Parts: sequence; C-alpha cells; structure tokens
Amino acid sequence: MLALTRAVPPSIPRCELTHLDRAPIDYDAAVAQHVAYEAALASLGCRILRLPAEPELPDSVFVEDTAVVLPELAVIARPGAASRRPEVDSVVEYLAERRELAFIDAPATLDGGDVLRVGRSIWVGRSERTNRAGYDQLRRLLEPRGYRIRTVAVHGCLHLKTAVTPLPGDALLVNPAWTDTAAFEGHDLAPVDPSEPFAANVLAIGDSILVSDGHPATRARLEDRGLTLRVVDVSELAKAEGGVTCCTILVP
Ligand code: CIR
Repeated sequence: MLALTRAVPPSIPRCELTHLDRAPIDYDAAVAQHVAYEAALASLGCRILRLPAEPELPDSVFVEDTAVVLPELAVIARPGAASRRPEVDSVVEYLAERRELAFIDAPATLDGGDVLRVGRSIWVGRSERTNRAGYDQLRRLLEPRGYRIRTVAVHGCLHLKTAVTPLPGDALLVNPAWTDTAAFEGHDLAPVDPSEPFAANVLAIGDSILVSDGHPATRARLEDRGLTLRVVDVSELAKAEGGVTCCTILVP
C-alpha cells in the first residue's frame, strides 16, 4: 500500500475553517505530529510518498480531498473551497503515471473527504463542499465500472468521513448525529461515544486502525471489539479541521 502525503505548509494558520473557531496553530508542533503520523502509516506497512510541498496553499497537507483513487481509476476532485483547487495540480502529475485519470468538472464540486468506499460500495456525502453535480459526475464515472454509488446526508460537520469511516471487516464507525445512518443499512454500525463527536474519523489499514489520541472513550469501544489501534496525536491538525484520514491518499 502506497500512502501519499504532503508536508504541513507554514501557511496552515490561514486554513479554511467551517465548523471550528480559529485557534492558534503551533506550526512546529503540527510538523512534528505529521512526521509521527507518517511514521505510524509506515509502521502499518505503507510506503510513504510525499507529494511536492505547497507552502502557499494553507490546506495542502489534507491531500485526501484532492482525489478518489480506486484500483482501476483515479478521479481528480474539484474541491468545494476555491482556495483549495490549485492543490490538485501536483496530484494529477503524480497519479497520471499510475492510473487512468478522470476529472470532476465545473460547476460540480467534490472533496475526497466526502467519498466513503467499502469494496465496490461508495457513499458520497452531501456536504457544504460536495454538490449534487459532483455526485452525479462521480456516479456516471463509477457505475459503469461496477460500483454501487449513492448519496448520503451530512449535517453539522465538514465531510462525510468526519461522520463515518470503515473499520476492518464490514463495520462502520459512525457519529449518528452527523449523518443518516439509514443509508448504511445492512452494515454493522459502531457508534462513537456521544461525548466524542469527532471520534468517527479513523483510518483502517489492513487489520489495524489509526486513531487520534483525543477520543479515549471511543478507543475503549474499539478495543472491546478486538481491534488493534495505532494511536497518533493530531491535535494541531485538528485545529485546521483535519483528522487522520485527511492527511493521506492510500493508493491500493
Ligand atoms: C478544509 O476546510 O478544507 C481544511 N481546513 C480541512 C480539510 C479536512 N479534510 C478532510 O476531512 N478530508
């Protein structure tokens, strides 16, 4: 498994914020957390490939939003925040050599953080970043390739994957307050502890999951399910509304 990442830019204090108030971000601490995050990915068997740094693009560390990479195709996103659109250029350059590419075109918008995949099932969040046209374009690209794709409501948080992410196996870790759980019928739903609304963003890699150290009650629930956790501190990146999925694109 290849994990694409990108360095934390010094401009990160000017990041987009939607649901959080701006809080000072300690750049050096954010860099150290990001290095530890990459080390955790490597310890779970990923080969890290750093995309070229984009010092002037404040959200460029959150590479997840720039593309949806599938085994047979990479769909280049069109981020909902205009400030983030230049982030895709270097991702296109890198992926062009490795995948057939398809593009989300204006007026559609789509953030990778709104696209949740379990095997050949895909859910696309209707969020402030991903519009109906973004969903329609993705559906037209993926249905003919054998994916089952549907849209799901997101409310109160930035992206679908802020509200729900896959666990190893068939289960999904979910904050039921931020999405419509009926859309995931037939899946084993593991709710976060209600005191930890941001805990649903975890990154499954093989049989392990990478989790933020900020959510002890939900971690205990995951351990009770027999899951192997790798805990990282991403508290500085969380001030920019990022979590553990956003800082990488896993290339299967
Ligand atoms: C933004 O608002 O776009 C960034 N500050 C945070 C992006 C986080 N990405 C993600 O959850 N996939």
